[in-house]
Amino acid sequence: NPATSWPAGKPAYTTEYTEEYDLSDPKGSFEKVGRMILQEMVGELPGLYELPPKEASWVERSLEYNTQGGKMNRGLIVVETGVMLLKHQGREVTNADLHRFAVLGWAVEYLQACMLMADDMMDGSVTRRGNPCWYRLPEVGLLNTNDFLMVEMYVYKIVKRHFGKEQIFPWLIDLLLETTFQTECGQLLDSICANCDLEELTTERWTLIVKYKTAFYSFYLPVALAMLVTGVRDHKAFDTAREALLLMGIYFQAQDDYLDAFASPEVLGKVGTDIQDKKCSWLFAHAYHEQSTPEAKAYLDKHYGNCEVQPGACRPGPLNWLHRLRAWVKQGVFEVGSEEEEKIKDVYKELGLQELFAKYEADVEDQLEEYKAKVRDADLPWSIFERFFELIHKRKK
Ligand code: DMA
Ligand code: MG
Ligand code: MG
Ligand code: MG
Repeated sequence: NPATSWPAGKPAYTTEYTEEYDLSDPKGSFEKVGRMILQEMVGELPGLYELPPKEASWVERSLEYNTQGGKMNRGLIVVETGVMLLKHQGREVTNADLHRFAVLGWAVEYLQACMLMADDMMDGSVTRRGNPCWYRLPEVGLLNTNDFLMVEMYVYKIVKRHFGKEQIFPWLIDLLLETTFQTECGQLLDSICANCDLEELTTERWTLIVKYKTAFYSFYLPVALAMLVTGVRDHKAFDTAREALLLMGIYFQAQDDYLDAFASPEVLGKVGTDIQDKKCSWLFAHAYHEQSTPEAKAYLDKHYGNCEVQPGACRPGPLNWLHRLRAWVKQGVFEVGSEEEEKIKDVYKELGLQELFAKYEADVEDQLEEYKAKVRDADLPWSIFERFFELIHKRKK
């Protein structure tokens, strides 16, 4: 490209992979590719972008902090799906194939990272993956905005470096751009809830929000990338996969909403903010519109999204977690918890939402079974969907 091939050395491509990708250690191998990518990306900064050491280190630290240390489910599923598709097609799985799947997996992980960095700032969250949110670090603050934009661009730099010379490149980029936009639409729907009446926070709105903010990028994207790169071109295959994966993605966000209230922060690695933030969560939508009593409704009307914040108040949990929380509170890093918030969780319990959730979960299992035949009909291996569901089913974090 004459417009971007400047300065000399640009663009840099990686097309050969000398390291062996060991499928018997899926996480370790995937992480190794992650390190390689991080080094490639940071390595270009002085030469191709004239970034001085201090700024290059800043980017490196931001990438370390925000892209590493997650569950990596989304990234790993690209590799697993790619392998299943090649086998299904009767093709051999080469070392280069595995690396290419992993690179696309990391593109998803980077997209996830940038979304989370923005999300935590919008949600006023405190912790992520067991650490303070990046934007909460005193030296970061609003610089987070540029940092997450850079992580977003790294999605495309990673894909360009490894697929830039291939025919499929524009399709990969198009899919990533489209998915990013869908996610941003979802985040808009999610954030605007703060300006809505509780009447508007219905289960229908919930479904729309989570389909866009979570299901496309977390479920459809990893599988669709693996399908594109293994040569699947059939519209029906993508449509069928999308339907089944959106169902799973919506369930995944229902779990996220459930855990926001009912999981302990030390397991979850993050402190829930949905009640405080007046989110249209699965719990709220069902509590207010489906299962409500006049008393519950009155309490939610008064306190939902309107809890008294008590600086320094903490949720119970193991001591080491408590000490860390207290230390951060002392440093003025954040404040969490309130009696009203805990009371709202009691209201959820009294309304039987835990049982309702178990019922919803069983419904999703049944609905998914119904896709089995359709998926086979679209010439896709059912194992992809089975495996993905197994990863998230009844998750505790
Ligand atoms: C997550 O919604 C959606 C995106 C696009 C990151 P959320 O705010 O419920 O996520 P979390 O609970 O992880 O902050
Ligand atoms: Mg959030
Ligand atoms: Mg959010
Ligand atoms: Mg959440």
